[in-house]
Amino acid sequence: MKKIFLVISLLSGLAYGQSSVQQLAPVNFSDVTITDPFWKSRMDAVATNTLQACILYTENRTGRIRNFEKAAAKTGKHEGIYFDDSDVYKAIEAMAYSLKHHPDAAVEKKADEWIAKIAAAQLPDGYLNTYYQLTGLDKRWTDMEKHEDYCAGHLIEAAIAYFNTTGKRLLLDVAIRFADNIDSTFRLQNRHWVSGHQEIELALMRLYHQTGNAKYLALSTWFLEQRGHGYGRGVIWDEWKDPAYCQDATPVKEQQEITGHAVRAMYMYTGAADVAAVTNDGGYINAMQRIWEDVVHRNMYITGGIGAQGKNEGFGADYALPNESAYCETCASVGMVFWNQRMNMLSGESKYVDVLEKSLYNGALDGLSLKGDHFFYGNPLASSGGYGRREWFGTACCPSNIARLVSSLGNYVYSVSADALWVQLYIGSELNTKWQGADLRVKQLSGLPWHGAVSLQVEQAPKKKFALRLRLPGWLSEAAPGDLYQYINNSVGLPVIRLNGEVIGFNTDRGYAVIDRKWKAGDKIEINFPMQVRWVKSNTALTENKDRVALQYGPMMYCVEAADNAGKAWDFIVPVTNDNAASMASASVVNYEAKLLDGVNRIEFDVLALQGSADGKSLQAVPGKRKAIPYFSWNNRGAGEMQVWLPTAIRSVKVNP
Ligand code: FUB
Ligand code: ZN
Repeated sequence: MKKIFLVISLLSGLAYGQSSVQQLAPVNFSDVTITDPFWKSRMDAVATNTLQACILYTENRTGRIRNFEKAAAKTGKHEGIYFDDSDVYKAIEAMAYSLKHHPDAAVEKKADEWIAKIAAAQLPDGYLNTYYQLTGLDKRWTDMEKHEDYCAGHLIEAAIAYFNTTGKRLLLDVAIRFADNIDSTFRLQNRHWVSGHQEIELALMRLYHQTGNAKYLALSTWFLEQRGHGYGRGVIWDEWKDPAYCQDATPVKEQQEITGHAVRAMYMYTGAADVAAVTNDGGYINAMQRIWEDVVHRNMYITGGIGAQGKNEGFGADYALPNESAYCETCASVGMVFWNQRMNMLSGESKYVDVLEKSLYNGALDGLSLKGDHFFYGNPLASSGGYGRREWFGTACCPSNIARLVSSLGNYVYSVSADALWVQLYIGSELNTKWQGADLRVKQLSGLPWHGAVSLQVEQAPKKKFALRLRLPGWLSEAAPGDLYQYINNSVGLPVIRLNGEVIGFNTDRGYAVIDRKWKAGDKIEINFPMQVRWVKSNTALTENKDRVALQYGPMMYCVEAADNAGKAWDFIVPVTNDNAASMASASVVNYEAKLLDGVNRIEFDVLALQGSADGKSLQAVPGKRKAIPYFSWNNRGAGEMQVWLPTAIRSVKVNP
């Protein structure tokens, strides 16, 4: 099945005048069963509580499903925001991924009901958008900001996911009809159009791979090429909504730096990478490398969150990364996961997975409560006590986005190339796929993110020699990543790797340990990642973090929360030996606590606790201890103070203890 698809995909690429160039391909989540205790509990929370929250708010507490019923009946008032259809589609997509590993007849029945209503609402010409169908079809495609193509993109993604899980193709046919309608409305007539919120580009690439039909590759490329020529219309530009807001100020291939709305940017570069993976268009690849550097070296939080500003839901000036007011939308971190995976697929470089992992374990996962029923829209790195997750939002893009990411986690664990199996993330799982015309089965056990023992047991492998490429996580090394953040204490070096009990040497290439041999059933790799608390400091250009350090252990950032520290989290400094925090004078102990927050590490470290008068005039610093928990798990015990960047000097303590 997979082989046939690959041939079709290659042929259709050739028909479009290109050959497939992608270096490596992700193993689809449907071939990866997650067994990892940490991630399994996140996925279970999504399969139950998050999906139920999506259903409740999509169907009962808001008019999202009613809009489709009214559109089908051709009467009634549109309820909600003009892009609310997208939340229905994203919820169906999340349901589809979840159903693959977590069958649930009631959830599937609900999805079928919604899909029937969506199909009934589609116009005979293929157009489908409840906002315009209920407010005036004469105005369709007149305002780039109105998200018609964004909703179409999410429809396409949902349809593909639901078809692949259930084999039911009603929604896929709806999506194809709409995609064809868009193609004939725009590309075939060469009628200019700029999507106000990118998404359609990456969705069309998925449709291209799903169907093998080259017109969707052509349409995706067409959408990308419309940008930057002044064709955008319908938006009244103001200070925060100028063409750069939706990355329309410059043609994509000429873009030099990250601008504007963070989610729009991430989705667009994901789509551009998907196109480049097929067409090998150096223009897109070079532009994305430049922009990636700009994001990671000047505009990314240590949590992998991006988009510091609320006013444009996006990027501000370089290095302007405030902590308490950080916007860092959950969807933007989800987008970072998508884009960085594609960049890794194009290059085979592990630095992209380092960023993916950072955004996944921190910026994105923070968006979801432990139970899966409360959500963060923004993910700040400090709180003076009033901030908390909510049950839902008026603009409800984030809940279903984190749901679809977590339930399709298996997409990010392994990849394959012509001669190698790549282990990208250390997540307990069973890989069972067809590769090189043979069965490939590998069982991974992983202690991460809590401890560094990992094993990979080969259960079945192709006969011919191939390389196992094991990612050497960036958090083992001296840079963290790039020049925006640096580790203060030295790394303890590369892991020890054993093959069938014997320590082996290995070559490294682009951030991977490479073990090339004939593999056979029973072969076992054991890796011992040298975990240690890493103290992190910021580039001095990031002035918000002057005299501050952060705590990292493995892929996770840690924070100090009031709940572990007698109700306060802003009343201490971390002792350092000099002002630049060039070395740390704080000892730390890491303990796994099974009963805490569903089981997390807690790091206890030395501080100087601040005591004294409320006016701060007679402050004293006395030796003490504080405890830190993984950032993603904060705010599960009520609201309270929290901070990721911990002060090292009294002048940086923002409130009086
Ligand atoms: O506009 C659709 C989504 O809503 C965006 O991606 C989010 O930033 C939120 O504004
Ligand atoms: Zn969102």
